[in-house]
Amino acid sequence: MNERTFNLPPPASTIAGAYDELFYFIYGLSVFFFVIITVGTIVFAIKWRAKKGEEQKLTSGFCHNTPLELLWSIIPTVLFFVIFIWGFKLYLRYVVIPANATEIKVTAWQWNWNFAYPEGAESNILVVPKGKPIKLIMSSNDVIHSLFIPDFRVKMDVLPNRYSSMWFQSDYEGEYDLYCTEYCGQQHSKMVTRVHVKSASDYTKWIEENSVTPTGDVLYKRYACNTCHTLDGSAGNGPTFKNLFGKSETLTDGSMVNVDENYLRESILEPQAKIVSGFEGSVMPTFQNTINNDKLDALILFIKSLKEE
Ligand code: HEC
Ligand SMILES: [Cu+2]
Repeated sequence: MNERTFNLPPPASTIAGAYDELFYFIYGLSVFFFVIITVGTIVFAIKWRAKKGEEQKLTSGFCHNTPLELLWSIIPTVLFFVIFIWGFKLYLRYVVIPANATEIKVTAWQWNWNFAYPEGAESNILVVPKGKPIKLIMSSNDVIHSLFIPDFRVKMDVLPNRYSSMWFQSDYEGEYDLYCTEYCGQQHSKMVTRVHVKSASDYTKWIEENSVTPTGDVLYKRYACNTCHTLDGSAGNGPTFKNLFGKSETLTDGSMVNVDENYLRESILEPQAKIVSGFEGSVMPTFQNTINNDKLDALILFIKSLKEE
């Protein structure tokens, strides 16, 4: 598994090696025909070019050669069928999700990933046990994203208002890249995280450690509020959290609102209900389906703590 391949990362899931074989078959085939056709074209062009004084000499008109035409029809047809059947079998392996797979809920938004485990833990890195099939059930809180794990050779779009799913199994402990491959706005290139494949016992330990509700400052980073909201008073994509609590906020319609717990709660669950003046151009994703009451409380407490007396 650690040997280097020509231009793909070493395969790290149960399906990756099989995909690579098909990929390299098509790749080799393309190189083979590319060389034959290019070299043939160049050699023929030189060999049969019109020499001085022969410009008017035309090739005699021939229009049919049965053996040649059969050859260039049958060989590609056979090759197409080989590629199709091979590819289709692999595709079925990829789309038919094993019934015993562990289900992990994936939520994507601008610009972060959230992974929710059946045991109740949550994280923004994906942690999975090795040697077990994993099913990702994915949806987006805003625009279209796409989840890609190159070492596993798996990729699937993540859409708003519906679920998409895919599965993989990795038998190799280690850390791998996971990122968004669908351009999804200004900080799309920062939608990068890691997959940790752990042994069964390390996985159980990790789940236990991560099942407690984290404090607001941890959630602020985990839910990537920090990509839009600073803590130092400068405006980002959204207003800063510094000294937010207790102030009078001006909204786009000119009205004023007092920033209390209820306003913070509404701003997180229904960001479009009241738009802060000066931020008409940027949109905050809703966290309605992502943040439960305990976590909401922790975040509100955190924002309150950022008020200087
Ligand atoms: C993609 C950028 C983005 C992300 C991520 C984001 N927000 Fe926002 N947020 C905004 C924008 C833009 C506004 C201002 C427009 C509005 O009121 O909806 C805003 C407004 C707010 C407000 C009201 C601020 C004020 O000055 O009145 C609160 C509170 C808030 N967000 C909390 C959060 C929390 C908590 C998170 C993380 C769980 C978060 N936001 C994640 C962009 C974002
Ligand atoms: Cu994205």
